[in-house]
Amino acid sequence: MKLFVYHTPELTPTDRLPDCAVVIDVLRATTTIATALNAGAEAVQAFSDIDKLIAESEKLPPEKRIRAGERGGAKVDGCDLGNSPLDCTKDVVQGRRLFISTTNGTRALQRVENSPVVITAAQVNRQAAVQYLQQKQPETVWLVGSGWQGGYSLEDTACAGAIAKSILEEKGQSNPEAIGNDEVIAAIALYSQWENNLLEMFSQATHGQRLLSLNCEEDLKYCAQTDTLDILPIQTRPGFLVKN
Ligand code: 3SL
Repeated sequence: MKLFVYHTPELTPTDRLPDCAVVIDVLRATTTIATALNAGAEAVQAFSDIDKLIAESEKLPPEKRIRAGERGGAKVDGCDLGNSPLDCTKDVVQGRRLFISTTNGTRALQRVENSPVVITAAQVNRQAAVQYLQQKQPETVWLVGSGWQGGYSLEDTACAGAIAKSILEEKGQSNPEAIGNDEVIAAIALYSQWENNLLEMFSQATHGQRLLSLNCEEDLKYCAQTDTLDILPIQTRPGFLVKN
């Protein structure tokens, strides 16, 4: 297995695809996706465009769907939810399909949606992603951060580092063949510096600051937890994710 880290969708190559793409948006899209599936959502369908989300979701009866839309951290008018994982409780999502559109996370998903395998990871389900990669041993793996509007986000790269660190530890640190680009080493260094204090790191990060200004402190606390959800979202067709 060879690992590559790309900090943002914009930095992700366009001329090839990996055997497995791991999409990461710790604050908050991939945390929300994992939480919704863990709470019993039937599936998660991701859209970069809100109008398409509304049109597609109309095909299901109201009791079978729930719409989550976020722009700039805030809930989009016409949607039932914003992008807080804390809203994805059993009573809200169980048995329903979550239709979701977010500023960056759903764009990152779209960027690699034609890869043979696409999974999503966040800090809360990091170990489930690691286990999947260890079991399946895909030849090339891209860990793709969502960032914020083209810029890199600390928390996504740290999560990529958390996944890469576990994979490389299992393979023995001195395995340079497993490291596809320098970003892997940088991501592991970043994670190693903050692994015992992720909440502090999230609070300093620009998107963490943005969410704090929107009174989302509890979201930051939730998203900063490690390995609390034993669930792996996997794509079955472009933009369509189910529990593996
Ligand atoms: O950018 C995204 O996709 C979102 O996860 C951003 S937010 O955390 O919902 O503000």
